[in-house]
Amino acid sequence: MPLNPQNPVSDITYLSRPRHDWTRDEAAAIHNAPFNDLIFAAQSVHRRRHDANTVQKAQLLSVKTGGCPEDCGYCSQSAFHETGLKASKLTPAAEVLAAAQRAKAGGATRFCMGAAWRGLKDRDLPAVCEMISGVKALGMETCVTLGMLEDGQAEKLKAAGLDFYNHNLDTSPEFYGEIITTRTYADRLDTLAKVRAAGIHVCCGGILGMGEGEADRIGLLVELANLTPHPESVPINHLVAVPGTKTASAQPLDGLDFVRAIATARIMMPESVVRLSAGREGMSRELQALCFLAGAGSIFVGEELLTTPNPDHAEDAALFAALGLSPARAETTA
Ligand code: SAM
Ligand code: DTB
Ligand code: SF4
Repeated sequence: MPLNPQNPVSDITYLSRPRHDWTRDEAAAIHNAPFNDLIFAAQSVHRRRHDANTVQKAQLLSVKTGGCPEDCGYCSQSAFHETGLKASKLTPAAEVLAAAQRAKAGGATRFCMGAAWRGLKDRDLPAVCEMISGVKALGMETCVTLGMLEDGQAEKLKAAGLDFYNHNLDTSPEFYGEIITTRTYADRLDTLAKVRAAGIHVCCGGILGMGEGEADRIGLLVELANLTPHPESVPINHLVAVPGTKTASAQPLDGLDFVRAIATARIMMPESVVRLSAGREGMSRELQALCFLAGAGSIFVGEELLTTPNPDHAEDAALFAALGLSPARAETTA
């Protein structure tokens, strides 16, 4: 019996070893443990593997905005939604590098470039590779999120200097079809396998607060934790409700349930960096502090995520000061 039924999160040494055979019952036992037990275990696992007072800062840039042919129910950039967003062409590499330089000056150590594409087209590869190698040359970690990949593309991204590819599973396999119909869970897993095979670090997580049930949040975490190896980065987004999207009026997730999900992710994937991603703009400092206590070790900084607002530098500087947190140095670059 891997978990003590009297106190499912008591065996910290056992929990600190990565596993890839999680059952939903085991995950639910952790997720639904008494809150204090859960947070204690999550923080204990966190401290075995990570510096508890360090939080990494990553910054996003949308390099191609809007007009996306996918129907992701949460997304401001889907052509299926009237969100008033202006669609743009791919941003020239020089502009992207200027933004990366500003992000670096603001303290970000990872720069993540996102494009509203169904998938990467070969004709866009040279421009994207120029962005990646330019950001890498600044001494930042590089990340892109460009939709699905075809055979051979991941290797070219890797050769350009790509450290991380972000591609989320978003929710449980059962709830997925309620949110996205234009591509499947299997499509997502296929791209993740290509990223892994090319030797690029995987950044893979999901969105909470889209109207899913607790079982879906647990189901998502089991899918993520049974990827082998675990994704190096696990972004946990709280839905940013965007008017005009399918999930615009979803009930926000209770803050304590959000913290439970972060803590459960932390315990199930002990070596991964769990990112408190989208949705901080709507969170109190106290809720964010609980997320850090639950094992979140990374955030997105800067006033904008891809298309929606994020806390500004002054607010985050005050939060880091109040909590005695230090920004992390880049993991993969000197
Ligand atoms: N088009 C690419 C894709 O979907 O893989 C990359 C960009 S997409 C915006 C990256 C991720 O951002 C999505 O998988 C989703 O998890 C997250 N995301 C998008 N819109 C969001 C929202 N309104 N609130 C929270 N997370 C969101
Ligand atoms: C991820 O999991 N969250 C980021 C990043 N990966 C690309 C995106 C958040 C987007 C939030 C909505 C927006 O700004 O459009
Ligand atoms: Fe397109 Fe990505 Fe938005 Fe889905 S999440 S609509 S794929 S930009």
